[in-house]
Amino acid sequence: DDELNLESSSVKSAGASRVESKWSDTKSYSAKKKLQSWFQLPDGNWELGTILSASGAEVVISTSEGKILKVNSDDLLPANPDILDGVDDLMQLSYLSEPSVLYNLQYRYNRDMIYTKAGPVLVAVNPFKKVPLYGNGFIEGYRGKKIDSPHVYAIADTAMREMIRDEVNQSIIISGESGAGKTETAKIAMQYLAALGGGSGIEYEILKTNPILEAFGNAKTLRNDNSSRFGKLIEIHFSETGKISGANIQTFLLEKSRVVQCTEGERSYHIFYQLCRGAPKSLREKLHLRSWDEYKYLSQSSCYAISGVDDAEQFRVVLEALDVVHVSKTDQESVFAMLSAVLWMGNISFTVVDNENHVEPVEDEGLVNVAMLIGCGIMELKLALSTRKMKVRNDIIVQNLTLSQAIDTRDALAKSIYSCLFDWLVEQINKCLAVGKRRTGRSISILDIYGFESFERNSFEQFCINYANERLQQHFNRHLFKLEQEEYIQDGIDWAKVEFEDNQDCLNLFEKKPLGLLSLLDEESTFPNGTDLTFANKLKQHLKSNSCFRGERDNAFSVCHYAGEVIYDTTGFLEKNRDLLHLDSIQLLSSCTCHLPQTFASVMLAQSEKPVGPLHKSGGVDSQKLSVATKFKGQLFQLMHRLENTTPHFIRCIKPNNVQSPGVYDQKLVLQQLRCCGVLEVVRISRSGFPTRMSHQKFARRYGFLLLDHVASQDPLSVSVAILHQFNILPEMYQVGYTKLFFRTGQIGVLEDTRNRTLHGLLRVQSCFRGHQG
Ligand code: AOV
Ligand code: MG
Repeated sequence: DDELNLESSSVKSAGASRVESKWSDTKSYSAKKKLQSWFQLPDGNWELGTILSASGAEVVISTSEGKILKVNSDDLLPANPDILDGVDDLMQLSYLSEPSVLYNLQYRYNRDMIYTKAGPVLVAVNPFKKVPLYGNGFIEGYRGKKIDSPHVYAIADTAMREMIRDEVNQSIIISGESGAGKTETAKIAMQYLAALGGGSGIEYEILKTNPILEAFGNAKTLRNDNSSRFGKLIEIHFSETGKISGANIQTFLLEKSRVVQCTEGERSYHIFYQLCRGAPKSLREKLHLRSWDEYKYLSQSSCYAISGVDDAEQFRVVLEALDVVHVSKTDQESVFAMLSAVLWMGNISFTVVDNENHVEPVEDEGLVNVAMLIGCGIMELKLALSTRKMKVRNDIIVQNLTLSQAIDTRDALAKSIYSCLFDWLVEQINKCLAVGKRRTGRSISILDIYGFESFERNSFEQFCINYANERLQQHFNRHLFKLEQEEYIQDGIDWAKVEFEDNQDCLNLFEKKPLGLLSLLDEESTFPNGTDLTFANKLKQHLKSNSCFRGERDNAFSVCHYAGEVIYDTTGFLEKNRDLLHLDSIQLLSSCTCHLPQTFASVMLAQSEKPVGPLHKSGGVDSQKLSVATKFKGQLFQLMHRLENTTPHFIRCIKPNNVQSPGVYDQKLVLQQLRCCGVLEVVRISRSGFPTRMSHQKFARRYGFLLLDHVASQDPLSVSVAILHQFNILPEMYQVGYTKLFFRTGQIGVLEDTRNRTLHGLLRVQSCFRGHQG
């Protein structure tokens, strides 16, 4: 009885987020003797104990190891009865508290049950090992509804069914920190959709895009040996019959700085190491390939190998995948030539030629190989790397570059070639996957974007990545909290509001014009005299009163993100935001005899029409284009717009430890992730809410034929009410709104089952009938 009371009070108190159902009435502790309870240790971790006695605020507890402890009643939270250990939906927990949720996930994790539902959201805890949960047997199990435990397959299955039933596009939105398992989860979802919608063979090509994109867009970071350094939305299209008809991949902001620079212990993109280790002898000779340690771009971070990964073998996997997506052998060789050129570019060095510190590239094998690989003259390459044409009034003057300018020019060229190559590959893949003429417009999109990042030192890349995550978080909030509650209120149903952490303030900090992070960054990027320091000072000057912003020392500032505070170092911000490639470099590429550099040059020229770059005092002939941050923001808005028109299915990946090891469950780390993605609040709202809803019309249409008695009035509402009565749906399990019926979880299932059985019966009768006729 006591427990039931607590249960209902926890639902009522749902108003305050993160306020747990506590035994506030300490007098009743003596009555709770022998009851299991969570208590918090000084280090913040929770442990399970049994209450022995209580007096005042002091409670005596025995731990599972037999220790007797005195704890303050404030540090106690009720534990769930054993029978609820490891429930597969957190909604089933009687006591919904942080320790109960943590324990439940851990209980399942220890048994390789890495998936758990949190109401409508799937929580996936990264096992960091192979778990026996995948493959055809499981796919068949989920497809035939023979298995119903939480799984990515189940989410993909629901998406598929809802796409067909509601004729609405679906999205599977995967989020979580770096290394939490988003990319693996996306692949598992693709695997299921491919199995269900397969047949034409295109599903095979879709699956093969993964090794290619990972080779060119993933790298080892300190957080994840296979970290995605780009965002990806893959839209899989289906025909009326539910078969895959094509797909389209959109990528977001590849981290190109990694090509020329990466932190100690990290690697550049996998493909470089794969090529160096896996290229056959003939290709090595043709491309003048060397061992990875002879390339400055690769050797600078003193990290070459990833334990458990065979780069040479991976290279063969990539080659095969390129064949599958119809990249011709000639094109493949051009791609590798570009990679080799990028590597050799890093080895180009300069010598000072005059007393003004002007330089010229050294004519060694680096320079010669680059010229050979991209197909330009050595002289032209030398000039492009050591001079810059400037337009002064109507004259073009040639300016010599200093050492640091020359190095920047060289690196900018290497980065541009690489990112153009990446985009070009995506374009080739999209051509291969193109949806045929008979497009139905029905699709399921899977979003796998880089996770929230917070390092010792955070730069422009983290700034963009975290901004994207902030946007995504808002989409999650809007759907699971805001829209949900707005809909209840609009439809006039009885509803107590649930609070949630709104991140609008943080988004405003980024997006507000003219005084937001992005606007100020763009403004400073256009000032000829703007530097990273003047940018930082400007932020401090204009944003100091914003609650999500804090100025830090020197070049730094910090942002209070939904997932925690991150300190950004503005060093390099302006340059990375401008992302200029001098016209000299573009002209060099367009003069090349190889087709890829030429293609890249024309893409760059097309992009350079809308100016935001710095206006040189002398009126430079630089390529001017949209700033990186502005372009990224545009892409994100477009993405959000696309997602708004889909039914979302959310998967929250959780990283159980920072050492990428199986079997290690770090409570604090998990808790912090659960908190910042609002898992508890989602469960609360779903428990006390009505997640299933259907308009009166649709409900009457769908189930009306099941009615046994005649209904006097045929209006949808009367028919609906008659159905509810006939099926004995309890009054507390639904609410009748102005336009819709709202149901608690699971209620519609009974109706659907009966409907399906009845329809099946009807079909059988029909076919029997036909059989008799024939
Ligand atoms: P991420 O996509 O979330 O990080 P990944 O999907 O790359 O993370 O997962 C990191 C690693 O965790 C993988 O390389 C696997 O070793 C392991 N892993 C994840 N999910 C599973 C699973 N279901 N089964 C087995 N191992 C798994 V980042 O891309 O860094 O944000 O930018
Ligand atoms: Mg990833």
